[in-house]
Amino acid sequence: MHYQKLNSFPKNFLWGASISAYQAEGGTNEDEKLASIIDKYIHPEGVASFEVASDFYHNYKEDIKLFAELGLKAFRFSIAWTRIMTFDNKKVNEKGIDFYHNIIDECIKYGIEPIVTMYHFDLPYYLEEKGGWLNRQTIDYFLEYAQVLFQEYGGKINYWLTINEQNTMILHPGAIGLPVSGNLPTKKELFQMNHHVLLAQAKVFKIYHELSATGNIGPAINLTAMYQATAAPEDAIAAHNWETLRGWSFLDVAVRGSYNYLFEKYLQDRELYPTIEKNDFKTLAAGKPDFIAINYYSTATIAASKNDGTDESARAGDQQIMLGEEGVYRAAENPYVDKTPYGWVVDASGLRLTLRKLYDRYELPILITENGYGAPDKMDSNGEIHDIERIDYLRKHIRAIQEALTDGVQVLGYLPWSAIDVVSTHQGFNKRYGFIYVDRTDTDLKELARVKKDSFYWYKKVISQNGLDE
Ligand code: BGP
Repeated sequence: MHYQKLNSFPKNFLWGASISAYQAEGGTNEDEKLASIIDKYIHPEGVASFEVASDFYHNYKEDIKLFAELGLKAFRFSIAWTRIMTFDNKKVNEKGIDFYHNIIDECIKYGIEPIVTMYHFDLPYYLEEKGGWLNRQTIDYFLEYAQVLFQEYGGKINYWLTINEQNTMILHPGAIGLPVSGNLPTKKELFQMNHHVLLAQAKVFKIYHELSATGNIGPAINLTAMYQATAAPEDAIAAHNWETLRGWSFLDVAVRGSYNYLFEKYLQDRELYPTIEKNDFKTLAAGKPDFIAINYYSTATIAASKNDGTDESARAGDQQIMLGEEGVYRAAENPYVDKTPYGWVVDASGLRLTLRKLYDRYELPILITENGYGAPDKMDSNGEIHDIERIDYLRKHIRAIQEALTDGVQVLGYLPWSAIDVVSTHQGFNKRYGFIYVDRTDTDLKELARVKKDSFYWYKKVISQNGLDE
């Protein structure tokens, strides 16, 4: 639909940016932080590890000052579970507690809304050794951790995100890292873990609301709309399979409290159905989110499955590059979209479509907690970083959000990935997303100096005028 005039962004629109603890902080052994699974994963030679990352642990004050200069109205970061819980008699690590108070207070000082992700991929290794999310007890540990967070920070936080990209963790576990054994969990195990994570999340929604807190809480899923490769009806069925299994199956449980019928059938038919205890459905139905957060990068294009052993094509997939699944769907190319240097589809209209579909389905406000352009940015001889492709990407996506707002979708804010360069999930420090450059390479830490990219100045202007130029 073309409009004569687009709506303006709401006055209180949360223009922001995001990071996660393990990708930005570094200081992995400091102040009695415990190891997370990420710290224990195999680390390929020559790719940046997470030990120093962007050194946000030591630089957070200067960095938040830069975010204030950028004009951010909101800053999304995650709390490292391993800095907070000690799993011994002490129960909590005061230094870790203080660290996040400091970050939150620093944000508030500059009028920046702190938005907290409670868990962004970095499960404590202590729990992993006990079976991780395969062990039902992990639900109680997450609950205990959540209670500590709500008690400590509840009065200062208006937006909580429970779990970052549960669907990436379950569908693309290899994107987050490989255990030393080299073995990822089986599919059956993954869907059992999925069930436990969903229970943990529902319980956390419930306890948060019982505290009669004034803030909001929601899940944060990696969501993307999809296209069918052709007008062939079989492609349409395959595309619907994909859309359901990759996105709705997670959100239907989080929002409606029940398993999607098609997802259930898929799990049963493939003998992947998890063990579900008597009261689990009650528990799932009892916890409700106030809003939905999505991380949106790309769209996927889907063709009918051939079911001849070739659906799982040889292409290397990660959280954004789709893979086929035997008997369910095949990956197809979309000739109408560009790609980033890392092969992720660039599709701003896909964001508008994703927002519409999401709003149609659940009618809850939406917060965009990630979106961005990963590229091997380079500093030139004048010490400048001309990230024009990123500006182009962000401009188009911001326009798409404005269109969705005009359509009538309720969008609360936009927090692109990433506020500052951070270590990529599996592609080191070469793949950058930040408005602020961190001067280091995969192998040379240098001074870790902060340099504003062209996108910094551009985004600052967008925020200051509450939207794009006409
Ligand atoms: C999302 C994750 C982020 C982030 C982003 C970019 O899936 O939530 O943690 O890293 O993707 O991905 P990558 O770092 O793989 O380029």
